[in-house]
Amino acid sequence: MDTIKEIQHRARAAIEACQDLQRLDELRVGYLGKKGEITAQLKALASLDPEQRKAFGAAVNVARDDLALAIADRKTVLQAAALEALLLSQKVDVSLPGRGEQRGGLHPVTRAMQRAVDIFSRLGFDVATGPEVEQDYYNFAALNFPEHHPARAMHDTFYFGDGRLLRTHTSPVQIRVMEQQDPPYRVIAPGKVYRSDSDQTHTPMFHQIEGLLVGEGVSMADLKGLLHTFVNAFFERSLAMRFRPSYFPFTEPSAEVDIGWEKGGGAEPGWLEILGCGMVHPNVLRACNVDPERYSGYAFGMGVERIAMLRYGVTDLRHFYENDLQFLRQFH
Ligand code: 2NL
Repeated sequence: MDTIKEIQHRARAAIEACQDLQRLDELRVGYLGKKGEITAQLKALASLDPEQRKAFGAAVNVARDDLALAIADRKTVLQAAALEALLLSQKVDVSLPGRGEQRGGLHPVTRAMQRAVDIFSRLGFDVATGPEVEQDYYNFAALNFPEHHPARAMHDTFYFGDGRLLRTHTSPVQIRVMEQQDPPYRVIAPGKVYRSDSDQTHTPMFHQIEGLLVGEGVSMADLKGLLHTFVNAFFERSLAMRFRPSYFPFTEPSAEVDIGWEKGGGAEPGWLEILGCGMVHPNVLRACNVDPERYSGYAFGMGVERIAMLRYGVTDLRHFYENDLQFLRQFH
């Protein structure tokens, strides 16, 4: 009995003084494990005579339960302390200065688009948008493209084969406006357009801004004045501008617009084409139930990548679509 008391006393002191969980488990094994001291005392019961066995057995069981409880209590205390230490070591000091961050910026094509939209808005144009997946009617037929005209092939259209296609220009947006509203109209249609064409100067998707103004007594002189105002505002200088005769199925007459442009800081003066335009073809007005005897209008279309290259001095169209951060960061 004294041996039991002595083991229990020694074990309790060791458990209560124990400072870490691994050592605590070693103590548990040492006293209560298969080869532990308490377990050895239980095994020794067999060699005692029956009278002694009862009292001794009860004492061993009391000691065993007491130590198991002490170990569990100590374990709870040590686990709580370990967690506390871990939380302390991982504490975030929210008052420390930040690591700094790199801010993103708008893509140069987006910037050029927003810049153009902003200028036309201030000139009184409404912004219209429409679907990129279009019907043949809105992309071609309503725009005076004859059924089997080579102009359709020239547009390198992506067809879905069920009458739907990816729009090759944003003109269908303006057709929808004319179809749904009564004149006068003064709208621009910015957006993505698609052509099955890919080389150094063409990407299968690019951006376009088209404009349309229809009313009574609208003339080509109005068109020229508007476009000159626009290019001077867009490029922030007073530019020379000229109209060259051209052809589009949806305008008559049609013109291509050049601006006077000095390459490389004034060395080589010359003309650069920047957009196409014309007076809306009577057949297009008629298709939208607008009376060409009463109304006339002008329309124009320009490639956003092209005007972005000129404004920001980008020499290769492909830079816009490579997502090279060294290139893009220059436009922040
Ligand atoms: C170009 C030329 C142009 C138009 C687009 C248009 C739209 C309607 C009616 C008539 Cl609804 N015309 N748009 C007119 C002339 C030229 O774009 O070279 N674009 C990049």
